Amino acid sequence: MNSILTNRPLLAAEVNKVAEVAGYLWQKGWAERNGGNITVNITEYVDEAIQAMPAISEAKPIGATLPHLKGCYFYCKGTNKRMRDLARWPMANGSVIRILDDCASYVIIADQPVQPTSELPSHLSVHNQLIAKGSPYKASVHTHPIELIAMTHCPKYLEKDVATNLLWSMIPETKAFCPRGLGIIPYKLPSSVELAGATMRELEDYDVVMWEKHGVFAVDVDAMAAFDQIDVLNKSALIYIAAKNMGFEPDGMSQLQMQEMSVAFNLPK
Ligand code: 2HA
Ligand code: ZN
Repeated sequence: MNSILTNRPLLAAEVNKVAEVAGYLWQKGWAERNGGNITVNITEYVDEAIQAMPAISEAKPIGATLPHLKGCYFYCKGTNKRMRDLARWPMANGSVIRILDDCASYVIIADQPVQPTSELPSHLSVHNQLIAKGSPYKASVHTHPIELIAMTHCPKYLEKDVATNLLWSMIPETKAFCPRGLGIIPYKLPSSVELAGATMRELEDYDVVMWEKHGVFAVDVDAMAAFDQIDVLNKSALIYIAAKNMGFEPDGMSQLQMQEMSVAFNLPK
């Protein structure tokens, strides 16, 4: 079958990164059933032939008016699709959409009329904000990392930067590769406007935010980099749990050792 990815190696590489990440999410046990979503702004790979491609769906409302998305194109995981299926067949379990000139609706253009993620309004609102800020970030990833979610069932880890400092202190790499830490958003209904708004506010200060008792939402230059930030945080949670299972409370790196990291790696916090 003809695919939008055919003879477009740069676009295919971006979609293949999403597929690779989807496989990791499944293997890690972070993507049960249809859990999680990935959306990537692929506008930079759009050529005249793509711009001329006809819609293969009706125009559908986004649920928000997002002025910075005018003329943008996104690859989105399909609603009710499984990450483990997307890993093998990204264009049968996700689709490419074009934002229409009203900035409030979209059409699907390729490869198949796969309806995008239930979290489309929040993912696209975040992308609108990233463009408004001039951010280089092009990908948003939502997933259900077991150990990080477990931590949010304990009120002390919901206090500002308590989880961040604990996770940073478990291994130097976590502060180096997730230098803005983990933002926390108190429980809100999945897919709600309230959750989308809180996510946008928290992403002003963090690249990865935790939805209490639900999952994380991360942004970065591509799907792989967003995955890496979540992966280092969850690795720290696993080290913490391993130490607890050995019967002791881990000391963690000292504040001095973490400050030394920030200076050596020129980190923002
Ligand atoms: O799309 O994880 O929160 C499945 C989800 C929604
Ligand atoms: Zn979810």
